[in-house]
Amino acid sequence: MMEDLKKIVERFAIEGEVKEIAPLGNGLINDTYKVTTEGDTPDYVLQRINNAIFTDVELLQNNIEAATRHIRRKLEAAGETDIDRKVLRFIPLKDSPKTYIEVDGKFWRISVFIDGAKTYETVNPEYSEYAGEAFGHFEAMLADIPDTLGETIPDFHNMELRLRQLVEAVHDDKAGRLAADPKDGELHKILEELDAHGVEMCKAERLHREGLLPKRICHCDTKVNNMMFDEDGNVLCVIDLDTLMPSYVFSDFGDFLRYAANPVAEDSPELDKVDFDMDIFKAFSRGYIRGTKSFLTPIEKDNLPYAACLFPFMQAVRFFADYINGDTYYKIKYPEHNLVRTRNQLALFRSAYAKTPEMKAWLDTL
Ligand code: GN1
Ligand code: MG
Repeated sequence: MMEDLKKIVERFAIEGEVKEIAPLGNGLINDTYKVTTEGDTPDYVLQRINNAIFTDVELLQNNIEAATRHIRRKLEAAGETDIDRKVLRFIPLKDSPKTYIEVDGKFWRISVFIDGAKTYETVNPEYSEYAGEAFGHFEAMLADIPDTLGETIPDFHNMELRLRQLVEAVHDDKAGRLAADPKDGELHKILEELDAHGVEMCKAERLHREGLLPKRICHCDTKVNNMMFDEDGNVLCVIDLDTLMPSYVFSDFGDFLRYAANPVAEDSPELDKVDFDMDIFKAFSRGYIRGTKSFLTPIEKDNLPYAACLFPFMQAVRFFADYINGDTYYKIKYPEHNLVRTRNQLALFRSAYAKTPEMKAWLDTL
């Protein structure tokens, strides 16, 4: 195993001699290893890209290269030091400028390991504010990228598509779960509730068609553990760039809060503990508004409370459609898992929705 990995590593133009290759982190999508080299040459991260989920590896890696190149130039122009800790650097092959390689149908890439950095799994308001500013600043740096980036998962955060997928799931009722639910049963009630908000939640797509809402390069997986901090708590850089693609800024804003502002995990059955945490919202939005001041339009800013509602709603729709379909997309640990997740995300949606006026009032002060 180690020998096979070493052979792959040696196809890339890394510095130094490989000393050790060991598994790194706990990612669910890609397989990740740390490559330690002898002496003072940098260490590296070796990753297998999951091409079952990301089917166009060429497009994906082109996106990442274009974005990291653009950010690197900006950091250099600003006279920053220690740049290899502030933006990911992917290593080309020895015999080609490409930054990935296919071996036996598997795709691999290598980036420089960021030394002395930490990630966190949960956030307090203080770290939410740093994260908000850092994700905002990340989008700001990419706002004038000259390259055209593609969607690594087409229509990933398109609410209209997600609702169409739910309608289809209901129509097919593949697992017979709806047929088994009485007309006034829980599943039908959930459908009614989702339906009642569907049109409203598709606002982003309408604004986009009317030319009022741009797509920008967004991260689209803004979990707090995708951000690296140094020993003193300063943000170093944003990682996990596979879902980097054109989307609405709502993606990064809304998805961060979906994770961070819920006091319990997205699959917790303790619905009475689900509550949209306004302290996290306030801190995160303060940082985000600061980080995006160079480009954020009034329409984008005014709709940030909508974004905070949209993401739990979208996730409820996705989990529920998967439940109706018989659990074909998300990994489940027990038969009702996707239903439990749906209930949780709907509860979070309701809580955020009720707090929309409070969110608006806070944003007006920023
Ligand atoms: C998936 O793979 P992971 O856990 O980072 C999903 C996200 C959902 C999330 C819900 C490619 O993310 O969109 O928000 O589950 N990613 C994909 O937990 O579908
Ligand atoms: Mg991730």
